[in-house]
Formats: sequence, C-alpha cells, structure tokens
Amino acid sequence: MIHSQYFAQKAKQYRLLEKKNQKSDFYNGIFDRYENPVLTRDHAPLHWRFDLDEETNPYFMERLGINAVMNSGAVEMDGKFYLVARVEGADRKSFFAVAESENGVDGFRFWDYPVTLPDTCPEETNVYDMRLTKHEDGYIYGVFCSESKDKENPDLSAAVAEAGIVRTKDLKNWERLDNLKTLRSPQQRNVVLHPEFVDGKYAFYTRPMDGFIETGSGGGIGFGLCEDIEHAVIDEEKIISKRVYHTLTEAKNGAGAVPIKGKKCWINIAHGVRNTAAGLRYVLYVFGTELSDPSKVIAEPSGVFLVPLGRERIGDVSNVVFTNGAIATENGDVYIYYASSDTRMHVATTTIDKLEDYLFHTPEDPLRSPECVKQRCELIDKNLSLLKKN
Ligand code: M1P
Repeated sequence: MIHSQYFAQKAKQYRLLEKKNQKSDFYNGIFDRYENPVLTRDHAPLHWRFDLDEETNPYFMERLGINAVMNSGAVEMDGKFYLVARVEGADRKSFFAVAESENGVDGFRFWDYPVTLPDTCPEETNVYDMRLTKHEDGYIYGVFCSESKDKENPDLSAAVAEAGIVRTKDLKNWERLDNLKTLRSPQQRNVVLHPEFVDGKYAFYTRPMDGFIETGSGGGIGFGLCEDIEHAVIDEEKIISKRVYHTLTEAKNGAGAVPIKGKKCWINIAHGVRNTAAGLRYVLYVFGTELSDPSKVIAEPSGVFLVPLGRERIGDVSNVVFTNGAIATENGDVYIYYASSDTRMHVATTTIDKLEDYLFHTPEDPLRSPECVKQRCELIDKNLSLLKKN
C-alpha cells in the first residue's frame, strides 16, 4: 500500500514543477536572469528519496536524501532542452541525472532513473560536472571529473582528479572511454571537448593542476589536441586564458560551457576564482577565440560577466556561480545554465549577437587602478557631452 503522505508530497512537488519562470527585473543589457531556479533538490523525484510502501516505511521517512542539484551539462535534441545535472546525494557522492524541458526556462523534469555510467574504474569514488559536447563526429560526448583517493598521500583528504569521457547518441546508452591522459599535468578538472575537429584532431580545453584543489603552477585554461578519442592522450597544453594577478582569475580559472560558435568567434563562458577574507569567490567571465583557431584569444572583455547575486550567494559552498552548460538554438538565442553556491541550477538568457557585442565592445582590463579611472572618465566625458547636446 502506498503511504498517504506520498500523495501530499507529490501534490506539493507538482506545484513546484508547474511553476512558470519569469525574467527578473535585473538589467545589464547583456543577459536576463530569472526569478526561480530551474532545478533544485526539491525537483528530484520522490521515488528516488522515499520508500513509498506504508508497510516498510510507516513514518514515510526519507531513506536516501538528495542534498543538491547543480553543475549541469546542457544539450538540445529535437527542439527539447536537456540538462545532465550533478545530483549530490545525502552521502556526498554525486551522480548524473537527465532533466528535460520544452522551453529551457521552466518545467524541467527528471527522468525516472539517474544515469548509470559503465563502472570501469574501480578506484573512482565520485563523478561530477559533466560537459556535453555535440561533436561533428556524430556523438554526444560527456567529459566529467572522475575523482579517486590519492593512495600515495597519507592525508585522508588527498585526492586525484582526472577527466572521464563517455559518449552517447540518446543520453540513455552511455559508452565509457579511457580517461584523458595529459602527459605534462598530474591532475585535471574542468575539461571540455571542443565540438569540431581542429587540424583533423579532437581538441580539449584543459585545466592543468598540481594538486586536487590548488592549480599551483597550472597557469590557466589550457588547449590541447589528441588523435584518438577512445584512448585520449594530450602532450602539449597551450595556456589560452591565463590566471592574472589582481583579476577575477587570480586564484584559478576553468573552462565552463562548451564554446558556442558565433558569427565572429567562439564564445567561451568560463569561471574565475579569487581569494577573499570570506573564502574563494567564483564568478563567470567570457572570452572569444578565433573561429579558424580556437586556441587564439581575440576578445577579452574586462571583468566579471555573471556573479552570485542575492540568494544565489548562499548555499553549501557560498559565493559561487559555476557553469558547465549552455545551449545556443538555431535562431541565435542562448541559454546559459549556471549553479549557485553548489546548491541549485539557474538559467540566464541572451543571444549570440548580444554576447558578441559584449565581447568586442567591452573594454579590456587595463590591470591598474589609474588606467581604470582613465578608462571610466573617457566613458563619462563621452556621455556628459552627449547629454549636454540633447
Ligand atoms: O565549489 C566550487 C566549484 O569548485 C570546483 O571548481 P574548481 O575546480 O575550479 O575549483 C569544482 O569542484 C566545482 O564542482 C565546484 O562547483
């Protein structure tokens, strides 16, 4: 017999799932934010969390809790919007689950079962942050962080991060390939596969790291080529978006969504991290690379693109926004999916035209306060003289 509490909770969840999402009154001309998150832990199906049977669960207790739904890869298939979310159980282990929506801003619903990845790495303890690349070879690739205990290091928290690779055609059947090997970097996180071949090879954005948390000598977002995606090996990683002193990337940075092909450049939405007295602060920034050579940066607007605002600032890891998925539709609309504070998922919408205007017309960071004042005074001069004339 199904517990009566199930029907009460189901009705409550139905109201959440049916809630329409509106653009908020936030304005910067670059993108729109929305009033509600698109996915939270409360979106997880009740049958993932509760034993519904009154006999075995008389108090209708949550048996397998869900702690957070965050960092999601994104892909459009047959006009529908799909997120492959990082779902974190109450036991701290993450797994992947597909949620779909008709319009990309609300109505996301999880499929009945989470993704079952082929279990090919016995030492792998945790998996998270999948980037979904619709590659020109016909597959959808998922590149994610595969985390294992560092057995060489007696520190209980010492871990090793590698890039796991899977591929699919339908988000249902997944084939696991070898983890990426980067010959010159001991650890990798935030690895993204470029959607097109470059010089006839598979191209990856990497994030070389010395350790599990600290990037150490890793200078920023790398770019490397490999011949064989089934046994991917990268020798040289060219740093294309560097960490820079006293900027938003000072502590670390990492590739985010799979780059979007614009009219003038590849649009890269990445994250940058700086240290503060309150801990690390994660924000999003954007850079553009040449269409014929995605390793060549040609547009670097100054400063942050999207930061945690209001209630987004609070969560399991506060003061964080993080993206690993965006969808550009055929008409040039762009849906940027981002998580706030490692807790919930949001969407911001814009267009390719707006992103390219932002990329090519936002001044670059002059890197010193006196130059920044000069830059701002030029804008003020221009505006005041225009205002006087009108
Ligand atoms: O907690 C913030 C983010 O931290 C990591 O990102 P990075 O490797 O750049 O520090 C990731 O583990 C990510 O999942 C998390 O959101």
